[in-house]
Amino acid sequence: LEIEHELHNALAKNEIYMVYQPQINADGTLHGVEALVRWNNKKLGMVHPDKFIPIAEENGMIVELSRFIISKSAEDIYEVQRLLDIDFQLSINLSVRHLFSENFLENTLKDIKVFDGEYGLITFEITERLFIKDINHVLPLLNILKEKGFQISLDDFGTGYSSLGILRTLPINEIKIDKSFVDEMIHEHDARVLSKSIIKIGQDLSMKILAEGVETAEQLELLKFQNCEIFQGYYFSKPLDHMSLIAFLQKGI
Ligand code: G
Ligand code: G
Ligand code: MN
Ligand code: NA
Repeated sequence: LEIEHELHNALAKNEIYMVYQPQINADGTLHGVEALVRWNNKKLGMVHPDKFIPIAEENGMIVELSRFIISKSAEDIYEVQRLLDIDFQLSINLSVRHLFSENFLENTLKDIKVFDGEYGLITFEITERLFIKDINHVLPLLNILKEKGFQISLDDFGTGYSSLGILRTLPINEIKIDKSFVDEMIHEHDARVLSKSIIKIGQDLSMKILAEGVETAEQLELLKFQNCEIFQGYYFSKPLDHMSLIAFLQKGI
């Protein structure tokens, strides 16, 4: 496979880089950023993470790739925070294969050492879809992360197959309402009712609620009306490289 072949050298060739999408509070202040990986290959052009992450998970490269993702985003965001003298969350998508890898915790603590123990500023995003399969394996690992002080966010909520019981079992601080609800909520009564209910349940369980894929003022107003607290999407900003993120934050949101 050409993608797999190219992926083997991608890190060494500096083809892999990180972008950061702002997450905005209801009062307009910055909540945090989500780190998103990008791959620009000479022959293949931009390859979407939906395409290469599963390949990396299959051939085991995901560990090296994830360690790059974690250390690079920790370094970038720490630098932005010190430069602008502000604190905000750094949200990192966790691959389950990486989570289960040998020495995951020791390596991760090494990779984020620039944060100097301020683990509360780091959120790990886990997708519902991936970890319901192995809940008995994942639970102890998530509990360790929680005890260390990391935040844990349930990504793509509402699209997987888990029951609401998952919110009780897992040490979750935040729910990310999937973009599909946000897309449809303006026109579909059912999507609107579901997002309203997810927000209510999450808040009753003392979790933060973030809506993903917010693209219009209309969606933002409806989500605010439903008491949603944090928003991420093209309405505020697309994912930005390190320098563009600094410019975005300097000009004020
Ligand atoms: O930004 P976007 O089109 O790139 O993301 C597409 C998908 O790839 C999303 O499901 C997202 O969670 C996943 N993804 C993006 N960046 C990362 C990453 O750094 N690590 C992991 N594990 N998944 C990522
Ligand atoms: O990790 P997760 O599955 O949440 O990845 C978020 C994905 O959504 C990334 O691919 C990111 O680039 C994308 N995204 C973020 N905001 C928007 C948006 O407003 N509209 C669309 N279409 N995609 C978005
Ligand atoms: Mn995510
Ligand atoms: Na998502």
